Amino acid sequence: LVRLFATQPSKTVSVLGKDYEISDTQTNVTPKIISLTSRSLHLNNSHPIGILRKIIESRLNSVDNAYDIYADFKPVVTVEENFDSLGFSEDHPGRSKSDTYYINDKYLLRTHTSAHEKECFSNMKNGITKKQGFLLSADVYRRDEIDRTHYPAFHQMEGARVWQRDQAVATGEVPAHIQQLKEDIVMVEKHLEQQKTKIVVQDDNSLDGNPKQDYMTDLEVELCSRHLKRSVELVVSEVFNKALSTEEASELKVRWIKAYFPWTAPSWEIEVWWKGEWLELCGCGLVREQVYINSGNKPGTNIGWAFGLGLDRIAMLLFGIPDIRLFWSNDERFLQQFKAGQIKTFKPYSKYPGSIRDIAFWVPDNAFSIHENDLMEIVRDLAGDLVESVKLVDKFIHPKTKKTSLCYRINYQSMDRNLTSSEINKIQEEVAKELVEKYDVELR
Ligand code: FA5
Ligand code: MG
Repeated sequence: LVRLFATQPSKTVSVLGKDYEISDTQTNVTPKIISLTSRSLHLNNSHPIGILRKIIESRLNSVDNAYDIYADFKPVVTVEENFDSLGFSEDHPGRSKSDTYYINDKYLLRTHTSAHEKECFSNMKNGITKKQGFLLSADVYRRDEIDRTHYPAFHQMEGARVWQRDQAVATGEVPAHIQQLKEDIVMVEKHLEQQKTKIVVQDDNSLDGNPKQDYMTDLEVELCSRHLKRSVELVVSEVFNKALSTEEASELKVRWIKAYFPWTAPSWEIEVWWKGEWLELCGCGLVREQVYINSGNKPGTNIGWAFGLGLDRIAMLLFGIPDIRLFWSNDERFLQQFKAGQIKTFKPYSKYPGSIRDIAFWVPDNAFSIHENDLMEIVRDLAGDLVESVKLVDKFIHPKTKKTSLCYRINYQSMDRNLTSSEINKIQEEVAKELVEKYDVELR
């Protein structure tokens, strides 16, 4: 990787106009990924991601106008913001270089919008924002496989809501924050009832294996969870109502699944039954007291919830977009189809034929052998959006040498034009060359 930046004498990498020192051991962000950071698709009101963002913001704020809107946090954050402030353990897999794009030892490209919770909660605490909650949209980055539903950059919306605990309560009186929570629940439930698309919920409501925090009472947990779940269901109902055609049933099945996140307890994920399968939309939970404390609050003073909603997969089904990479297209035939505030089914333009190339190699038998995401990264960096998918098609161990052979199939295909075989061959040769140089594999 050092080689990639070797032409820059200072050994820095520039992201959104800021230079960062490169770390030989930690830097793994590539020029291709850096180029995505300036796109800000969620800020484009005429782009499916931006349109969806606006729909959700206005639906939630139409209930009680309780959410401050954030949309311009920059994607470079500290390790502290992305992981430490949220209680990720030192050895949490999310921190690993095979999953996360590091700028250097201190900075990375945020892997989720939760990276900004600490700052937003402290803005609330310090009176910089005035509302009881926030909605925060942003691009996030993860090293991942490549296919129609996975891309190394996607978008999330973080939502949160806080209730200030009433400290001085006379015995026998209902604390003000409990009263407030109950009123807030009535409001969101009223809005949910009025939705055209009815939500049919599967939820066992138990906290078995999903314990509450000691600092909250059973009643607080029950009320906060209820407000959280109904708020998320309201979003789901609104969004899918727009995706359902009128002939289809106006009922939507969702289920609440217990989950684990280091900074919430209890935690859940919501899944929706869509075209014959359960689709995961959102992780959420009641925010841990420590996160509020990290944001400058005194222990015990806040209770509340947070959710993190993936925008891209919802936008795909809402707009009928068959491939997640299309969101990043600069092709006018894509961009011109969408107008602010409108949901319209995408009309595919002619798809250009794909072209398959296989690459097979022996994995070196040292301890630092190649991770699948390393190959994905090489392909992504050299081929950009000209690669449709990369799949492992064969793996075996040689009976005598005990060496492992891997064969990957790369499907080259452009959204925008015909590819010539000579340009594909050239990319394929470069992929092979990088593999040999960086990972010492032996081509077969
Ligand atoms: C998170 O990222 C947590 N930050 C969510 C959260 C926030 C939990 C606040 C608790 C409190 P997760 O990795 O599951 O969780 O991602 C959240 C959502 O992002 C998923 O449900 C999914 O809709 C979307 N998502 C995750 N990975 C991808 C991907 N590779 N491509 C597209 N969408 C994705
Ligand atoms: Mg998840």
